Amino acid sequence: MNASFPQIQTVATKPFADQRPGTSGLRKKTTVFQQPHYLANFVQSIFSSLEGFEGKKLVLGGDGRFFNREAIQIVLKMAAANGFGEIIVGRGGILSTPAASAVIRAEKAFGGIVLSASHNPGGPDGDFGIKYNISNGGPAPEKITEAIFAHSETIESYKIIEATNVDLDTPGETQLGAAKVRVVDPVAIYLELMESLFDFEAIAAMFRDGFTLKFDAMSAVTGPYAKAIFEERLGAGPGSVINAEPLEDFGGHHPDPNLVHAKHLLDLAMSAQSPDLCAASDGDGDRNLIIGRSQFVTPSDSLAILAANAHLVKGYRAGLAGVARSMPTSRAADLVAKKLGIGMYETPTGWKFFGNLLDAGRVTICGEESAGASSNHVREKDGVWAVLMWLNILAVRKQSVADIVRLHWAEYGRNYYSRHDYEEVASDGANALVASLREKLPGLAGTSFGALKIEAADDFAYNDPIDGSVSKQQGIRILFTDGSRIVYRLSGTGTSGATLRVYIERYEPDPAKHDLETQGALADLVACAEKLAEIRHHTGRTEPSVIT
Ligand code: VG1
Ligand code: CO
Repeated sequence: MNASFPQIQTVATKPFADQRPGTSGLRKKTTVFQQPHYLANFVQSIFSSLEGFEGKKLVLGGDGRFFNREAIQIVLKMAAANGFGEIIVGRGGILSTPAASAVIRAEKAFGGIVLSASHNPGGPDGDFGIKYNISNGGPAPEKITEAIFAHSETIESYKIIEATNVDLDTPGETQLGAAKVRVVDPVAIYLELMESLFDFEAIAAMFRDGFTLKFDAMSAVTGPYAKAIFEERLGAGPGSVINAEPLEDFGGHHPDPNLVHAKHLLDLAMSAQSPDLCAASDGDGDRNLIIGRSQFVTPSDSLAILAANAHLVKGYRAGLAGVARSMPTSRAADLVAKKLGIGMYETPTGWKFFGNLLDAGRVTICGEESAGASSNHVREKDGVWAVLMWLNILAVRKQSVADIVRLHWAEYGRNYYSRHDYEEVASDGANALVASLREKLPGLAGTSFGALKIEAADDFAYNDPIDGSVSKQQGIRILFTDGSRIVYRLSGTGTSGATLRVYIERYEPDPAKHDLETQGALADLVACAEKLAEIRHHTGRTEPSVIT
């Protein structure tokens, strides 16, 4: 090797037993990732699972949380040592998850690595995470994540270049061993993509006419994107974007844009000072929260409304090929797809399951009840995109969020929906709860709980219609004769204990009954969910820790 080149080191290591990726990559306490070799083992396991990347491009960025900068340097040096030709990294080591997806696609990269634990808290006592995305810009499918895990169980060494750290703060190119490192503006490619999809002029005109927005970036990665797009490009007034500076610990907050962690936005929206639209995104910028004046929009309803109105938006004028939603997401979007006469697909939880459908052109828009929505413009969910969809639709329809929601319910009926999370319960109890439910499943059809009669009950399995792969045990579904549903599953993103998620849905076609308070409207189903699963008995909890 040329003596002026940094040396490639082969470092001996031992496997860690806990590196199986979950719903969205590997997530652990930051302190776990800080152990010597922990991150490097996983990164080498990624590279060792891939073939044919020599000389090709890798995109790299993260949500800026604590440990991001150190982790970026490790990945850079390992990617160079493993033979990538060029590594494209966001300035400061920053790329939102949807922006990373956009850059992978625009640069025709071999793949990308995103450093994030998404909506989980950050900081020395918080969480860290890493995931690999393939050349379509989307999260690696299970076949790859399982291969990565298999490598991590037997790893003996990893390759890394011994070199000084790369300057991440100055855009431009540097050499790292045989590889080129290109530091790019994290916003530019993404902004261009948004301009191609939305009628920025119509949205800007709406702001000039006095429309008001409050977007909370939650001290996370979307700050720079939201400032550039909403304030600078679209003319939303100064102060429309709050908590815009990405902080390593998200200001000590939980960067999850839901009614618990962004309650101040709900309070604002319900007050006399409410702007026309309140919105927020999460740690890595792929989730969205939408609240109009006095009108919260559930993510499931938002997906349905975006699908029903997409033809009003420049990038979707030709109509939608189809819609997909994760299984626990309410069936509001199904009603829209039926009316439009387009395909509707139900997938397991996690964005990786939408990739094949999007690549094959079967669907244009996808969404999850956990505040994720996006389209075929990237292969990740996209928080800022969802807000722009709403802004564009509002600019065209010239109605309030509340009017649009209520007219939608009047036309399609209302799917009352809520998720009850029991966080950090003991894993043994959670597993016993699921095991006992599974045992009961065959005998449930035909049984009744008061007025509720069970029509069918199963453990959801997904047969991917594109590649034929099968994913089993993706959530327990209880389906009632009146169209109501209860779904139980364990979270795959938590980092301590287990989190039980109970998803509850009830369909109400009658407009005279569209004004009920959600928890009240679902009360009998909630009681039934407790009875069926004996949540109190298995978890010791009398009520959920988070209701969304
Ligand atoms: C949760 C959500 C799921 C989402 C995933 C990643 O997974 O339920 O819908 O895709 O988080 O979102 P789980 O396994 O904890 O239920 V993000 O914004 O954390 O990348
Ligand atoms: Co996220």
